[in-house]
Amino acid sequence: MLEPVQEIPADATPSENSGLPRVTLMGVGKGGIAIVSQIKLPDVPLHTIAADTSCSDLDAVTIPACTKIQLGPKSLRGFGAGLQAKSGEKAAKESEKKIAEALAGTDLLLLVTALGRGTGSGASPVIAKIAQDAGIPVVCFATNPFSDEGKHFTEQAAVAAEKLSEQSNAFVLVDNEVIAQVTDSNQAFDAVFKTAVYWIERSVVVCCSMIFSAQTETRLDFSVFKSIFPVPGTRTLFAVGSASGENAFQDALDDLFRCPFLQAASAATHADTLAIRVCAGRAPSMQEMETVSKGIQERFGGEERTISNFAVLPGLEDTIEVCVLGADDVRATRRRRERTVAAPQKGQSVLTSQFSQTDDEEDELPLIDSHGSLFASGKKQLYEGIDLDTPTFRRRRIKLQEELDARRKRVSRS
Ligand SMILES: Nc1nc2c(ncn2[C@@H]2O[C@H](COP(=O)(O)OP(=O)(O)OP(=O)(O)O)[C@@H](O)[C@H]2O)c(=O)[nH]1
Ligand SMILES: [Mg+2]
Repeated sequence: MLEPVQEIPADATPSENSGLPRVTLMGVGKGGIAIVSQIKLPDVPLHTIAADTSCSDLDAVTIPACTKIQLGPKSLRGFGAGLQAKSGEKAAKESEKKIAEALAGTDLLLLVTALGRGTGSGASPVIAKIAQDAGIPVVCFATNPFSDEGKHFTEQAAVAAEKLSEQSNAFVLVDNEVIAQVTDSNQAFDAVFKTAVYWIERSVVVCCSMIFSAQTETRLDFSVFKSIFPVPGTRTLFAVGSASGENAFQDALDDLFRCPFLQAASAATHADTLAIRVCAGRAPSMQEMETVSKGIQERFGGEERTISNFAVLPGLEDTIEVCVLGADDVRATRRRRERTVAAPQKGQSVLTSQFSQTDDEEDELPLIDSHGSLFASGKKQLYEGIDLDTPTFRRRRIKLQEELDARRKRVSRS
């Protein structure tokens, strides 16, 4: 396996007007924290958080400058969630204030968790929702348990994955079972977990490289990065591939098509908007970039917008790294979320956080040409002066929370 190459500038310090976002990398539960602690990003200005219900596991965390959060100190007293997602969920809710405080000022949350047992499965969706409620986009990487861990864990993981994908702008699942199938069974027992860490590490490195790249001209504006995954609840396309040698571009592309993220049932196989990142030891030729872009578009779409860019990392020498990111069904997801808001059923619980997700930013997606330049910020479909893309409740300036509270009162009186 190739070592991910670092190329983040030491002076990339996010501040009020630096143009750089504050990014938080957060590990939840023992497995999530174990993955985060193995991600090597020495010069990246990331804030790191480790959250767990188990005090002994938290004490063992040695990540430098890491904020540790003990989840549910009252309900669980540091003993762990006892493999029960319900307990992990309750613990995270109890610690909501602490989590929100630790996330204050964050512009992007990279959430990492290992699903199956109590804390990762129960607490991670609550944490993602707290971030969403605070307007922080969430990119979540999660591992799925092995089927031989038993039904209890696979079911908890499935429920958690569903909730996480609803609350995350991008949700990337690494299925341990899929990785196990391609891992030599003679390897050490933890080889699969190491492979999962490897893929997640590469993905985090690529996201950071897009945002913080030392070559400022190849950085994506953070607003552009966010526009790739504009709305929570979409299916995510995320894959990385690499290769060296004579046919490195084509081989890296083929490697990307085999990326285990794509084999998860929850992964998108198509995206209207695609972001392609190529990292190479030298500037690629037009033809080489075209090979990558065409190959990716033929496979995954990107009809509406394809943002391609590259970074030259001399340390890569003759190795090429390719990454593709995208979201499927953005419009359909937006409509679905708006319908949930507009028509709550009698007796149905309504997640107030869903209202805040249809904000102005989502309506005004930047339009981006294939070279990544921003040439407009939102194309309105006007009919008699009315923007048809703006939902009716917004056009009529209905304050949803107040309207729903009033409705609830009317229902409870009748
Ligand atoms: N192969 C492997 N899998 C691991 C390892 N650690 C965690 N996992 C995976 O992660 C899942 C969750 O385990 P943990 O992270 O220990 O659980 P937790 O979220 O802390 O939950 P509780 O301990 O119940 O509070 C497991 O079901 C495994 O699939 C490891 O070292 N090796
Ligand atoms: Mg644990």
